[in-house]
Amino acid sequence: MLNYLTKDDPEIAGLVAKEAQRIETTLNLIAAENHSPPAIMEALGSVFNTKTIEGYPGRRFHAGCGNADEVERIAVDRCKALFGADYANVQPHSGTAANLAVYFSVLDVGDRVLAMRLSHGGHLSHGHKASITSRCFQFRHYGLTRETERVDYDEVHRLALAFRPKMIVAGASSYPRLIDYRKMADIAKDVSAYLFSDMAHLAGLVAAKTIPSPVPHCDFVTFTCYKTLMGGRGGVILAREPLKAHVDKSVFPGCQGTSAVNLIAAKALIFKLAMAPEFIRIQENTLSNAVCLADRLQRLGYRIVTGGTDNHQVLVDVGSRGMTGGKAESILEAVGIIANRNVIPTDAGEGRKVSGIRLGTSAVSTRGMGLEEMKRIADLIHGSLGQDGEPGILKGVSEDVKKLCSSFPVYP
Ligand code: DSN
Repeated sequence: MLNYLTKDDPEIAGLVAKEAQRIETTLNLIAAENHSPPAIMEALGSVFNTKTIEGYPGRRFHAGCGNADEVERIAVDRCKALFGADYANVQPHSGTAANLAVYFSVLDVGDRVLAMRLSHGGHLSHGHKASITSRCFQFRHYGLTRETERVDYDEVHRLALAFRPKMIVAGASSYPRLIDYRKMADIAKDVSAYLFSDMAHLAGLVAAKTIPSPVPHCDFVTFTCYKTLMGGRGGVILAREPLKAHVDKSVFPGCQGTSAVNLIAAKALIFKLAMAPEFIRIQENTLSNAVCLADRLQRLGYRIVTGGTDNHQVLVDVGSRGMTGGKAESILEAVGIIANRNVIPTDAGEGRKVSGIRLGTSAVSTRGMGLEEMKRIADLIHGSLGQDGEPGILKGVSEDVKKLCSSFPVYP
């Protein structure tokens, strides 16, 4: 393993080995991550790494693209079949790159877009002030109702009528519930807006048909391949057939130059693997594991944002126990439980307040853990957060985390 890297750069090879060790010995609850099959890493590290392929299959600007053309055609065909889409563009380098290409495919600079507020679950690339998207387009944001912490469809409709957006974004990066795409499509239709769903977090669950798909209801859908979908990095755009030429032009040459053939090869592979029963079983377990984790934490006295989950995410309000999300993240990391601090709806308008911790069950489900392990993980989380960093107890939790991990190797 890593023969060439070890010889040419032992320092980096050493860090790769340490990272592999970290992955094996810690519990990955980052909702935006997963563990990829080894074949994905072979595709990513393949000789396609340096091929330049500006343009599209059969219409390239460089010679020698025959094999790359075939890879891209296979990736597109498999992707369309997997998601039941009219059209797929597999070239975007990332989710944000895919989102930018969607905006620029049909919007002019200054056009209006309605999207979910970041603190209520939206993403930076949905018009947050720190994102270039907010400098290109006029964004307005909808949120969740105070009582149920679910999407406030009345507010979406009201804002759509008043603001007359040209596009509505129905997607989130930290919303543990499902979005009613049909309702969003009705609202978009009412104001003649394009409907765009960013399902970056949900793509694996949608591919396995364990949750409803936005594809039949939306003009555009984007996603990344490395979260619930379990593949390599990179983004994808799905769209209705009449929008094909707009999206193709917007991706290349509009928003990026050559795309990465090694990433496209990995995308082709994960679209194939996602049709297999094993993949579907993992996605089903991801969902039941998330429900179990949320339920156990709730029983242990934690407030779960929205009261539960319908996807792979559990958003815990640690602020209600007098702790910041940042402190919870560090305590958990110290015992080998890896998660991220996250804003929650009650943080909205409170400056830099971050009261949540976001947990995801994709990676632990991929390594084979089930309901018993979820209960144990909830108890371990409580064991660490409940003790507020008391060293003796944290040491015991840390040993339990290692024991649990060793029973479920990621790469046996
Ligand atoms: N969108 C970010 C997240 O959900 O954590 C990274 O992919």
